[in-house]
Amino acid sequence: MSEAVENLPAAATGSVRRSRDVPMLVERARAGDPRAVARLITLVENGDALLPEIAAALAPYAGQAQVVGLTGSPGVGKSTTTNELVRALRARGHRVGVLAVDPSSPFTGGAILGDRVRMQDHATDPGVYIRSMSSRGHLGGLAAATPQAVRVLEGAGCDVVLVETVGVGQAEVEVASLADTTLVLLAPGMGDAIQAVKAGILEIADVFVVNKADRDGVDATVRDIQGMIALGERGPGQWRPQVVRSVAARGEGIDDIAAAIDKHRGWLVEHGELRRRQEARAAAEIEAIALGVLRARIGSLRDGTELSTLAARVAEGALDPYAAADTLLAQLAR
Ligand SMILES: Nc1nc2c(ncn2[C@@H]2O[C@H](COP(=O)(O)OP(=O)(O)OP(=O)(O)O)[C@@H](O)[C@H]2O)c(=O)[nH]1
Ligand SMILES: [Mg+2]
Repeated sequence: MSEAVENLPAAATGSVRRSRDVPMLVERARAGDPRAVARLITLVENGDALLPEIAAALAPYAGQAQVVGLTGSPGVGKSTTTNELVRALRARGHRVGVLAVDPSSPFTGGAILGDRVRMQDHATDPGVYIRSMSSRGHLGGLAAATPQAVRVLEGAGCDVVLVETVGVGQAEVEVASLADTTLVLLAPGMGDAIQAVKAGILEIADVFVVNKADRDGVDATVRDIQGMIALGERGPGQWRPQVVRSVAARGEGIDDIAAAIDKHRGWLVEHGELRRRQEARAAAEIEAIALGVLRARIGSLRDGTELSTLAARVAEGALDPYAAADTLLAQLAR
């Protein structure tokens, strides 16, 4: 470490270990320092003990960014589309944050590398933050960590935050539903439409993007989705999901995607739905944090032996699990 670096306060070197470093780090993130933003997201990702203070420092900036989720099967073109959307948003002068959320990093580590390659067009643009995230140490997993990372990017002055998740399971659906607007990407001939219904993705889609529209079968896929949308029960004034075609690899259809996002944004604001979604998101966050605390406290009851003692009694038939849970909760309340 050089002398010049040694003389800097801890927050400036990125080694934030103390509460008093947090306000400075947040201030630097506000000023647009990418290292400070990266450091904050790492602290979030690791479920650092400083999280409550970081969250407190970021609280005033809540709800300032438009959060757009992109989800869909592996390889459908999420990162390519994200990259093109970043370009379109930058052309409008927006500051943009990108979170590529990786639910199972040990298995899809290659995808993150791929994301870097596909998004490197913006690597040197100071108006863009791109970050891949895994759940590593966070108590509540990605469902808890992702909204905190969004808060960091909001605090850093991003006008739009794009969140890319692989849509394969319930956890990813949860992450996707944290967005103001959710794009579900499909590609022709992948049996994706049926998959989407199975995974519950249909319910969270505000915009369907049929990417790889340069391939055969695109018309059939669009027809399938429109058929599914038509079947959905929808009251008057409710949002009807849009269907857009794109060839992200050639930058085609990106303006249509941006227009669909804008249209949905307008609808959200007009119907008071934006605030409702923000509140639903906050409720999920609070619940995830509280449950994490509860789980930790249960784990440390009588140095972690209480749960195993009760479990042994339930296993041998001496106690029923409801009574055991009551005992556990009663001890927590003490
Ligand atoms: N033919 C065609 N290929 C495309 C199109 N869009 C993306 N691709 C290609 O599809 C491959 C996967 O694209 P990605 O953007 O990495 O897909 P992804 O959904 O982010 O993938 P994961 O993050 O691994 O789930 C790449 O080789 C892209 O070049 C398109 O419109 N048409
Ligand atoms: Mg990707």
